[in-house]
This record gives sequence, structure tokens and C-alpha cells, in this order.
Amino acid sequence: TPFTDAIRTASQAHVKPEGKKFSYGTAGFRMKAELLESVIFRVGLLAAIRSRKLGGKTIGVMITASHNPPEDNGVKLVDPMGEMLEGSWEKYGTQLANAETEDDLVEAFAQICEEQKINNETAANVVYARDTRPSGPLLVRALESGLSAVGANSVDYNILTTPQLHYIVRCLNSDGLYGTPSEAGYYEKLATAFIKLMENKAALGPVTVDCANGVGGPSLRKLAEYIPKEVLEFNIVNDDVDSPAKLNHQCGADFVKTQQKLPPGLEVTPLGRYASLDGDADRIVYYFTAQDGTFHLLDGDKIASLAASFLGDLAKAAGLGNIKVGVVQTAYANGASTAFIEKSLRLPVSVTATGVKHLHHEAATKYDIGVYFEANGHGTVLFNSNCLYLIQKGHEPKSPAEATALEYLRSLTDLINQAVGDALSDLLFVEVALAHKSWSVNEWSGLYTDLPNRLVRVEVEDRTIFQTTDAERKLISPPGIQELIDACVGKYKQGRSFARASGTEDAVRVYAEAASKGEADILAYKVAEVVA
Ligand code: NG1
Ligand code: ZN
Repeated sequence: TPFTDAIRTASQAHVKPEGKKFSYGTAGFRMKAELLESVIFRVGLLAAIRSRKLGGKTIGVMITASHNPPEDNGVKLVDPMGEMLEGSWEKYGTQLANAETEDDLVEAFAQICEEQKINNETAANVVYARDTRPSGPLLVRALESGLSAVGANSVDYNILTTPQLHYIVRCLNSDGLYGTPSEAGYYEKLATAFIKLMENKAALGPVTVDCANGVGGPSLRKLAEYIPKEVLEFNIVNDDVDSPAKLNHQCGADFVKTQQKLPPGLEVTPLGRYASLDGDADRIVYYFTAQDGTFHLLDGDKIASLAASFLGDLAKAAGLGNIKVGVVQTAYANGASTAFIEKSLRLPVSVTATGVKHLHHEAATKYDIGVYFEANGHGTVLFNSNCLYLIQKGHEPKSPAEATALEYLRSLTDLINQAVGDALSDLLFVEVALAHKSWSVNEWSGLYTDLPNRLVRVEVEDRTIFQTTDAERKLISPPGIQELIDACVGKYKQGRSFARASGTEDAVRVYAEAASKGEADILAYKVAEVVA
């Protein structure tokens, strides 16, 4: 390729740690930041190839390690419509990252270009951003060095939340139809839709948002400037991005979801609304304390249930009774949420493998309005083209009430990030749903009661032997294990349990739920023993 010499020279400044094996997984590349420099340099090469393959469409590169500790970092590619990199290309990321020498690297680059029939004269366009981690600037330089070695045009968007970069990528590839491709354009689009949706709705009182001391803090502060206090007041906490050690430490969405408790130091008023973002602001969970002080979590499943209920009602009110509203979950969704959506809301639920790309794909292809959320709070709502057509012009409202509901739906398609799960967009969406239903957190929480559950991490010699089927709910290998798990589950009322290899950590995860907390714990430990 014309870039052989440039790649070879530039690569010498970003040497691969010898013998280290890298893999582009569900979350891209993620590890201790000091191991990442060569990987990110090579991701620059991959981003350029991907852009050329797609005729010069803009590709995004996000440098973040989300909810992981401050000393970690990571990198992910964003495809033109703001989606995760197409799965079949992940192997190229792995291939480039693992090339041991400069010779191996130029050869791998040439091989991928040949396999994908890349015309290296085509322009390559790449945009990138990073979260607030201290390792970010150095890694950005490695990325820039990779991009320039292969002649890519690039724009640095500096510090953004992950979903903001996804938004910008989608804007850049949508001829101005999705929005203005800038950080300010993002705030304006969300705030305009939000203010419209909150017109004539009673104020809810302030919402307190724990920003995990990550990039969500400064971003939410800027967003809040576009929203009058009378419409919604934000109480922003844990937004110290100048003390790296505080990032995701004893705060944030992952802490609250896994520990099922308040972030220490948070002052709470009973029945107030509290939310926590993760370190790159693509996940959110809500929670509150009752009058008696007990903690109640409103996780991704509760958000999905609220969203499905609200949107299902709105579609009917708009006279769009034939629109197919559905919910996509993973095996980690609480069984009580699935039962609520199917039996009380009478809406279909699909279950996919873990990893947002699977949920996103299912929601986009199976439903007109597809609500998808992981239990940990990552998710969004997708409106397909049929639905967008009906909402925008295809459906003639038959009454003023239908016209109003249609108008609401139109604003919701602007409020809800169509590219990826987005904590800031989800935050505003939840506030709208509660305001429209005139619900307090109590009423939202009361949609259903979570089944007690337990998640256990099991260290095993080789997690790759754990192969699953049925959306990861059943093991097909090692042989005989699933039968043992079934036997354990059979002993517990409302028991459900499964084991699968984590896609992001070197471990097997065991999930169990049952009628009581004690039983869920015992079931989880019994199944963990079977797996270990
Ligand atoms: P793994 O490590 O494959 O279980 C975790 C989360 C996923 C998803 C990914 C990507 C659980 C049980 N798993 O996946 O939901 O968020 O990380 O970040 O929470
Ligand atoms: Zn995240």
C-alpha cells in the first residue's frame, strides 16, 4: 500500500508490548491505559480502512473505559449511523493490534485492504473524542499518529460523553437531517425537544444526578444551561473531574446497580428523584429512599417498563394502534419485569445475547418502536422508518387529542438518542414520562416488585469452554453442566439461573433469582459450585 513506509516509521513510536494478546471484544479494547498506546495507534489505521470501505463516510473513535477504574482506558469504533462497529470487522481490530513487529503490522494492514478491496485513493474521514481520564491526551496523540500515517482526514472533538460522539458521527453522515454535528447542537436538540414535551406539565421538583466524577458532569452542566429552572432543576453531584482517583469510585451507575445502595455521602430526601450515570454517560439508573428509609433501585428494567408503558399509551392515543411496540432485554433482566411487560402491558419481549449491539439490532429490526435496555441501565428507544413516516406525515389525526399525542411522539424522536444508549437523553426521557403520567418515584417503582436476585463472578481456568445457546440462557458446553444447573433451579420457587462467560472480564458470571433473597443467594452459590 502507499502507506507502508509511513506506518512503519510512525509505529516505532508506539511499540506493542511484547507477546501481549489483545482482543476487540463487546466493549472494544479495554485494559490498563499503559498497555493501550500501540493498540490505539492501530485503531487509527482500522478507522481509516473502515471509512474508505464505506466510500469516505465518517467513522468515530471513542477513547474511554466507561465504568472501569481511572487507571484503565479503552477504545471503540463508531459506524456511520452512530452504531457500534459492525461485528464482522472486530477481527481486523484484533489482527492489527496483535501484529508483533512493524513488518507484521504493514502486512496485516495490506492484507485487510486487499480482503476488503480498499481503494487507498478514497478519502478517509474520522472524528474522535475522549472522556476525562488522565491517560486520554497521550492516547489521542497515538491515534492521531495512526490516522495521519494512512492519510485520514480527522477532527478532534476533545472531551465528550460516548453518546455525544455517536450523535456527532450520525449527524455527519445524515446530510444535516439528524442534527447539527457539534456539542452545542446536541444540547440544543435535546433541550428543545424536552422543553416542548414539558409544556403545561406540573414541575416535578429537582432531580439529583450523580455523575460518577466523569465526563457526564461537565456535559450535564452544559445541558442544564439550555433548560430553564422552572422546567426542571438539576442538582448535580459527584462531578469532580479534576481528581482522577474519584472517577467511578464509590459512585456512579455501576456502583449503585451492583451494590444496590446509595453512593456514600449522598444526602437524600425521602421520595426524591436520584440518578447515577457511569463514567462515560451511556448508562443511567434511578433510585430513591422511601419514608422509612429503605433504598429502592429503578434500574434499566424499570426504565424499559416505564418507557414501554408510556410509548404504548402514546401510540394508541395518537391513533397508531397498529404500531408494533416491543421491548428487548437480555437474560439479566429481572423476571418480574419481563412478566410485567408481557402480562400487564401486553407487549412483546425479545431476549438477546449480552452486548448492546445485539439489543440494538433486535429493537431496530423487529419493532416499529423498539425499547431496549440492559438491566445495568444502558439502552434507548428506536423508531423505525415506518413509524417515523406515520409520526411525521403519514397519519392524519382524527381529533385534537390525537394531534397532541402525535406532536409528543415527534418531539420524543428528537429527545431520544437514535444512535446509542445515552444517559443524558434517557434522563430527560424518564423525566418526561413521569411528568406526563404525573407519577412520583413511588408509582413508577410500584409497576412491579423485583424478584430477589444475585450475580456472582466465578474465576475459572478457561472461560472459553463455556458455550451457550438460547440467548445465553443455556450451556451447551462443557457437557452435562446444564443438567446440573437445571436440577438446582428446580428446587426453588420462581427459581431461574444461568451461567455464561463474561465478554469483558476473564470470568464466568452466574445469575440467579428466586422468591426470596436467601433462596436467590443459595441458588447462585450452588450454580457457581457447579461451574467452578
Ligand atoms: P459481560 O462482562 O459480558 O457480562 C458486561 C455487562 C453487560 C454489558 C457489557 C459491556 C452485566 C452482567 N454484563 O458484559 O451488560 O454492559 O459489560 O460493557 O452487567
Ligand atoms: Zn459506559
